[in-house]
Amino acid sequence: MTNSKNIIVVGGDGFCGWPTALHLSGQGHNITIVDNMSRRAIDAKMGADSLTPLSSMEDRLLAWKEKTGLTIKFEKIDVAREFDRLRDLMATVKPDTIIHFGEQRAAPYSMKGVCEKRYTVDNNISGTHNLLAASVELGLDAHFVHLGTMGVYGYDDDGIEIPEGYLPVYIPGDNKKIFQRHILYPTNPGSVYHMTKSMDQLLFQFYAKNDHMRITDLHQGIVWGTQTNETRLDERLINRFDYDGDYGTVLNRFLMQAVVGHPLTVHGTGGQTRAFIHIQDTVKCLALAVANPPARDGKVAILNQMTETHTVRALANLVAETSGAKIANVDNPRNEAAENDLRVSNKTFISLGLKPVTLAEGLMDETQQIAAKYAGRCIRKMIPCVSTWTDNQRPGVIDPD
Ligand code: NAD
Ligand code: USQ
Repeated sequence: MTNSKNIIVVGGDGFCGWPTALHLSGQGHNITIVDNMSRRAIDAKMGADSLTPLSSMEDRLLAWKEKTGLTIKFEKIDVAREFDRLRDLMATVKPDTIIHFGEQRAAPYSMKGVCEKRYTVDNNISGTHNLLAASVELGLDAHFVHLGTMGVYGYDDDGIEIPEGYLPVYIPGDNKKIFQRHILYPTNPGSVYHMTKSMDQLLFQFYAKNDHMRITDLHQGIVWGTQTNETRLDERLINRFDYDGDYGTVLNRFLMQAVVGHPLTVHGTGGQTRAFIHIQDTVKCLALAVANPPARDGKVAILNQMTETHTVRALANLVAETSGAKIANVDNPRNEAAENDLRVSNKTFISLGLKPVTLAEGLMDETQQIAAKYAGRCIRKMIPCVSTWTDNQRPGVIDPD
């Protein structure tokens, strides 16, 4: 490959980071994974585990080397708390691109209690800022690619198509003059986790303006699926599959619930509309973002990284139809609109050539190759969502028996 880049993948042991690191390595880039392994530690503390059996980082990297002949480096560093080690690594690697997946990413976990709220804010804001500040201090010209979220915008039911980051506003001035400005699309986060992603946006706006950093912020929808072309090469490369009440995302949870005979846990009426993307497309979008850094124009490139929108109800019906699973409408443990519409522009990735995996084609594969194969590893008591947004909400627990 002619245009091989030095890339640091922060959070490269995680669900999105691991397959991305493999894909970019396969494309000929030099990859260094940075991860503090906090995600595995949180699972151990909660008594949860990935449905798929995860190999250690050492075994993962050995398997990749055996299968492809390619080397990926790994450094165990906490980017929020070990600034000096992080800066020294960045000085050595001299990255062309830094991809930042390394945050606490579960909304329910971030609402569990005061410890989890404080951890999520401290970890996510410090980690993001340390990476930006170290880049500037070292005079690196790295393209910074961050995984943000569609959820920063909240889910107001006003029918506006969410644009790619910026909103033209018209402000009446003196003498009937109208001023036009482009502002960041207003945020309306629905959890402490989503709030940290909204705060990240201001850090990016500042560093793009003040230090002329080239920053791409990918506002990603809910990721579903497990495997990518690279993680399928060897069982030791398998990606994680979260299904517990804090980290499991809705569609993967429903797929797993269907195969273990647990009713599908639809919160409330299931009228919440959300944006979705398959993990294979996440990986492709990252490769497209890395290959297309934005201009150094003082503005953050904000791209919506999603391919389909669905209501939770429609997803449950689809999974129930294909599997025969029952649906249980449980009390919603979250503070969110019972019903909402969602329209999102994703024109940049489509114009760059993304051809999405659709729910219709990927669903059965996922159910049979992953959920059914590893169903025996399911820890049933971890299925209910017990983190509530306020003290007076009852947890959405159901007794399937
Ligand atoms: P994940 O929890 O599986 O992976 C995150 C990784 O970052 C973990 O391996 C963890 O150990 C590491 N990490 C966390 N804090 C760190 C720190 N301080 N220092 C070093 N490493 C640290 O999460 P994921 O699903 O892969 O999500 C990755 C990113 O994508 C997150 O920022 C998330 O907000 C975003 N995102 C995820 C989804 C989704 O559905 N999974 C959807 C939209 C956006
Ligand atoms: N839900 C159910 N039943 C369940 C689990 C969830 O009905 O068993 C509902 C929730 O109430 C919510 C919707 O499904 O209305 C989505 O919940 P989720 O847990 O799948 O997704 P979310 O909390 O939004 O977070 C996930 C990732 C996060 C990412 C976000 C993208 O964990 O990292 O940022 O998706 S987005 O939703 O676009 O903001």
